[in-house]
Amino acid sequence: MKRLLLPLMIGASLFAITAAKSTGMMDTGGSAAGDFGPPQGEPIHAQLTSPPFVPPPVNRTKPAKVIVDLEVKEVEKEISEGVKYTFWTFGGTVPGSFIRIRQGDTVEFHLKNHPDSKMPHNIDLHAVTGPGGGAASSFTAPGHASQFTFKALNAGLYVYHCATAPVGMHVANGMYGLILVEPPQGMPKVDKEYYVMQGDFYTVGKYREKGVQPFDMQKAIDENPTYVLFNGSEGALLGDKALKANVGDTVRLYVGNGGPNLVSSFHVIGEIFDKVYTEGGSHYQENVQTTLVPAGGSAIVEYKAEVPGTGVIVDHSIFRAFNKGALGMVKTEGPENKAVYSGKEVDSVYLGDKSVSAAPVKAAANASASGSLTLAQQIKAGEALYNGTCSVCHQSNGAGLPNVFPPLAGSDYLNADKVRAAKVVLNGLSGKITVNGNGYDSVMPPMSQLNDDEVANILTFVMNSWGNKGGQLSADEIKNIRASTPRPKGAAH
Ligand code: HEC
Ligand SMILES: [Cu+2]
Repeated sequence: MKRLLLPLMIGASLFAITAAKSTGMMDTGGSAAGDFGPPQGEPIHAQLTSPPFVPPPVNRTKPAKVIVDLEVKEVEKEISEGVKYTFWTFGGTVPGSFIRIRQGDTVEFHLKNHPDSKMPHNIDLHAVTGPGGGAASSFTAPGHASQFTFKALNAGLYVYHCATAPVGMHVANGMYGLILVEPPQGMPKVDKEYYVMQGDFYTVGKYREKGVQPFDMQKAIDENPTYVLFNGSEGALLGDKALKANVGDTVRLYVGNGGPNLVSSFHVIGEIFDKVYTEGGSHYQENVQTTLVPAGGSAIVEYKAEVPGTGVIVDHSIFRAFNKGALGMVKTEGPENKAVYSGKEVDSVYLGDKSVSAAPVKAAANASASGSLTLAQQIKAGEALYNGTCSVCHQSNGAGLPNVFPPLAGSDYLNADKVRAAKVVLNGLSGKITVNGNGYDSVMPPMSQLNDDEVANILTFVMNSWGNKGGQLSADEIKNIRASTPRPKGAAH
């Protein structure tokens, strides 16, 4: 028996090695394979990075002792334009600092909790083999530090998170990040690497409601997030903070999902992932459109940037992208390749009001908060918001489309009654109406995703444009109109 089996087994393992080479696997798999000798050389201090950046490749052929210093900080930051939220963070950012080590490394982990913190915290690293992933050994009161050591047995991309009770609340406040354990031979070389991590957030106020917003425990229990975000704030990966690449680059995204509740359908509009290391493991799938990233899980996605333009990063559970903030961008620069794509930009089709310049909207929001909002500021902000919100139907010059969308330019219907116009925006409109002598019998959906400031600014812009008679609406007026309008059960907001 023995004699027969032995050559068979050698044959099988040889086959496994050859197969691994030919498919370019990240690792030969499992904690059984690797480089588990004692740490060699001087201890190394891990270089940590803030999102969307990733530390450089480990570039080592031997296991080492790696010292990781991570500090927990509770910080108030913008979660969205004009919306403040107190995040609990690993390293001051959401997601927390990216950690990069090599399989077989011995990691001496130092967790510090800033003296200004109000809460104790700890860390559970999914890359740890041991009880609680380090949680029990790392419980740290404000102003204290703790230390534990682990050996990284398995290669892969792992989530870490706080596991202090109430665990859900610590995670919902942003306490998660990624640790990459490179296989002994390292990751294949690519041109650009970025760190993108999704999370769901629960605030007492509704989406984009201004001011300081506290955490809403009941919404979290109901799994009904106010925000779904990449890298901890709406716009963290938009505009001049978009990820950047050049035509011809191979781009690798280390994607995580902190949850606490939602699973992500991770997709980049306009790209196909050439490779996806599903769930952050050792094997890759090829030619993937959308990959599922579990809460507390990860994926490594790679694609070659073939044409210039903007790739739009979304959770393809698509209301999250357009109504809860789960939008990011990768901007690729370089020469057109008309054989692959004709070259017409389509960003605005997808992005609508998200593609407009935020500057006037921000200026108006700040002025409104300090009580100094002027008519001119309202008009400027309203113009930015009109484009992409109303212009899809009423057109950017307000002329509408014959028989389908009534004009807002010189509209007798609008000019007759501004409160009625506000009700149209808040509640939608259907049935027969007459505008400038022409009949319309169509449907306008309620624009209920807009907040009071936005509705006031858009209508003020419209009333002062294209030959309309002028006028002004304030956020307070919109608030009262909203409150006084009955709306269908379940449509309240
Ligand atoms: C999806 C298309 C669509 C969008 C988007 C849209 N509308 Fe309308 N709107 C309509 C239609 C259709 C009507 C006419 C409804 C009817 O026939 O009863 C209308 C009617 C109106 C009216 C009353 C008629 C008039 O011409 O004065 C106003 C005011 C108005 N819309 C303002 C807005 C504003 C402001 C926005 C952006 C916040 C907006 N609409 C977004 C389709 C749209
Ligand atoms: Cu915590």
